[in-house]
Amino acid sequence: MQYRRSDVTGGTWFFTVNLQDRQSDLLVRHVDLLRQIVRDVRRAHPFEIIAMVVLPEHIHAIWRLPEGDADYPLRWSQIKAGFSRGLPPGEPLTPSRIAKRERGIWQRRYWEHQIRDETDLARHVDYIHINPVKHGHVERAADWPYSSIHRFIERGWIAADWSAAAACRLGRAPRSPTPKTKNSQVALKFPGRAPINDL
Ligand code: NI
Repeated sequence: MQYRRSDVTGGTWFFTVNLQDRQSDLLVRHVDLLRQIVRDVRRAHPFEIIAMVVLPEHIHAIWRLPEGDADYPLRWSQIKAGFSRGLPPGEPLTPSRIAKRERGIWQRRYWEHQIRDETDLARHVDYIHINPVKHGHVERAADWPYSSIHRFIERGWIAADWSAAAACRLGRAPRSPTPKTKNSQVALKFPGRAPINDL
């Protein structure tokens, strides 16, 4: 899959966001809530979702922010808070988690990485789509329901049986060297490819 440059800028970022409880399945059990919150936050503070996967207790996503806007912390904080608040009463939480609410559900810190070029983008998109296989949830990437891989397949960007080669290559999160230039905003565009924006 080819990614080409364009003059349209806006930072493109890869994120890993985890729940505190790594045994939890809250994110897939309440995936409709999560989708709704992401939609609400996108409406208030626009960004494009290039690829995304929701695992039981963590999320990987690639976002492209509007030009001149790098405030992804605001967006993640609203998503995390909105999801936490929207959980139905009776959701089993430990007393200390109830007391702390948001902070008790999500890990406060998350991993972010600025995508530096098209190759880096392609590797991170692959990493997102192979992730349910990597974590042992399914054998084929396309068998995991909460993944942008389905939009990619529908649009003919990747094959329905995609996975084996990528699975071999991508045992770990790609860690790219930090770009040397200060002005490292990468202009990424998907000619004829709208962002998926939803799962
Ligand atoms: Ni993962």
